[in-house]
Amino acid sequence: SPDIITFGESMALFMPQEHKALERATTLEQGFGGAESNVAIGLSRLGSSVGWFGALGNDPFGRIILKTLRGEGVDVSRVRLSEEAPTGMMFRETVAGRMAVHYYRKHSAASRMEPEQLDEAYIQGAKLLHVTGITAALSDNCRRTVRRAIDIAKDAGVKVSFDPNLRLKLWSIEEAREVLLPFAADADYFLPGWDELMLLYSTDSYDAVKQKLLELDAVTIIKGKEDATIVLEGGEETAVPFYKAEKVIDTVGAGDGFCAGFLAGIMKGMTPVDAVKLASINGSLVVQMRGDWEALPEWSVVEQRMSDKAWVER
Ligand code: KDG
Repeated sequence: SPDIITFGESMALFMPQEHKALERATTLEQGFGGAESNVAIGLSRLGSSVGWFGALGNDPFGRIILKTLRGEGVDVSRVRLSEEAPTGMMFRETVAGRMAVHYYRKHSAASRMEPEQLDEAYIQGAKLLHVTGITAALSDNCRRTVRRAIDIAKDAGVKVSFDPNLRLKLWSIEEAREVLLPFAADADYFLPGWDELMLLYSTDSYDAVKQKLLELDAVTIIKGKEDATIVLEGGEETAVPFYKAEKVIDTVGAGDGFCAGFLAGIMKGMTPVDAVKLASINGSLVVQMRGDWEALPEWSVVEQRMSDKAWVER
């Protein structure tokens, strides 16, 4: 098995050129996205051994997603191409300066994933399983599939990393809480955003949230608390300042790039604080180009940035 395994839904992505609104657009750019496959591409480019699986429709979109991931060096040997259901789609647009997303993913191939379809040995043979809250939000069977994958990993001593990736277009905060908080409790690495934590714990008090997080077994990485990332590990708290992007074109995928950088660092034996530095550089590079993953860097680029003196420790 690859060292890191992740799974979820990847979708065809369409967006108007030049940040237009969909109602006004005459041409759309085609790409694809999916939080977990974004992470997988990021990891592979950083030199980690990684596998992604999920179900795609056996249609032009599913096939190009599969080919691209394979070309990126991601192990796709466990991907299923479905004849029964299509690849999901999403559209993005900019309305009044804000990005909006429209999903067409109900009844997609990925939403039909079942726990019985998991290849247990594949997960058991990995070092780390990475899951996100998006997959669990897709359907009851997907939720059970994530649950089962975490159980397989934990029983085999495979580390679990969890990004809640709260998507309130997919479910309510109440439903999300009920599913995601137990996942967080099972994780070895928990990678929430501060905005997500405030919603999940329904408070904007940092102290109250921190109290809850300290009850978890996980190393928790809080993304976007003011201009820093906070690392909570065994009661120790470290704030790592953001690595600032030179320009910001498209922020979608920043969290996934961050996550890929973090996990790559952990796999290379870095401390969580050092892995967060790598993560922050990785995230800052993704936002400088359109698309979720296209601008993810190769290891040599990140390595060079790591040695820049641009870092100011707090
Ligand atoms: O993190 C980026 C993802 O949100 C994007 O690629 C699409 O997976 C996606 C989703 O479900 O929103």
